[in-house]
Amino acid sequence: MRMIFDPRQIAHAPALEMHNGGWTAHAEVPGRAANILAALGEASVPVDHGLAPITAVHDAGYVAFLEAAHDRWLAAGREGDAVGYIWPVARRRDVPLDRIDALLGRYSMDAGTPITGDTWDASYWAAQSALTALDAVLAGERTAFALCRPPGHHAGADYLGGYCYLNNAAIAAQAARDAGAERVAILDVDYHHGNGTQDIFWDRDDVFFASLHGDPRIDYPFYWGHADERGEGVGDGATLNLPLPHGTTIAPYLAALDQALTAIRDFAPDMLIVSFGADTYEADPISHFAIRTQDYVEIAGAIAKLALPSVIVMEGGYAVEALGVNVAEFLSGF
Ligand code: SP5
Ligand code: ZN
Repeated sequence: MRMIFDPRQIAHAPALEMHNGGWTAHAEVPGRAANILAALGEASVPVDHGLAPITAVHDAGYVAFLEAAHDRWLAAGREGDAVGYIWPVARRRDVPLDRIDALLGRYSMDAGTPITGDTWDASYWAAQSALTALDAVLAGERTAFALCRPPGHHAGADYLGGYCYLNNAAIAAQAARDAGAERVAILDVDYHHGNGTQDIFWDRDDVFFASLHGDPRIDYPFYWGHADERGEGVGDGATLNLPLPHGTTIAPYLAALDQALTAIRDFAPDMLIVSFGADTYEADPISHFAIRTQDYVEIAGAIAKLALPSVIVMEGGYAVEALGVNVAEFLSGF
């Protein structure tokens, strides 16, 4: 299977994330991509599709902010990575914002997603990798894998968070629509709920979003991913959330996956985007499922039975030493 990756995705390396009241080493490290590359071998570099497919999903003000944020941080006399400290919860939104701290709050959902001097380039090329994987599938390949790093599914139209800046899966899904796919399904099998993807397609009936994830009553991102969230307006019913308890093993996982796959079959999409996170792995340091390496073949095999042209986009997975093997198992199941 073709793997798409750009070396410019490596340099992005936030030092710290806010966790349990203190700063801790950032979990989304460059070694993740290196481990996957070592396990899978040759990658093709992405084709540059420009900004248009990115701004087809993301707010133009947000994209301009993201591109300039680290320079503005340095211009404000700061060092290191840019991160916010104040968030506009229910305050007015009409005040023109100028201070970098105000912008960081406006366009962030957490303090776990710092912006470095390399973040824009890495995010841009991760999105281009997803778009290039889509090209391969549009050209007739059955599946293609975009080694997206940084990941994307927590990023909304106008916010970053959860180690994500640009929503690679959403950008690919929208580009598929714009290339003529009538209906697109996104299946999110990262450990965490894909809140950004859900938000982006929340009130639409042309993109179905299904997610299996750690129950947000006890897990990040808390405010999204509960079972009663089903979409809104014409999008009512085009979102499916399947929260699962800590300790979930392969049998109940496959049962929930079967529900998601049935719903996707009923939606009858022309194309599938898989947001794949290997943080469901039993030894993942920040997650709480019990999926084993050999289980990824079965998970992928069940998804592949949809027999849809599929773009697989990398999301999370933080057990770095096992990451490449877990990804390879998943792709072999396809
Ligand atoms: C793409 C993805 O999997 N994002 C996950 C974001 C989860 N962030 C909040 C979890 C807090 C765990 N912090 C771990 C600190 C490691 N030093
Ligand atoms: Zn995750």
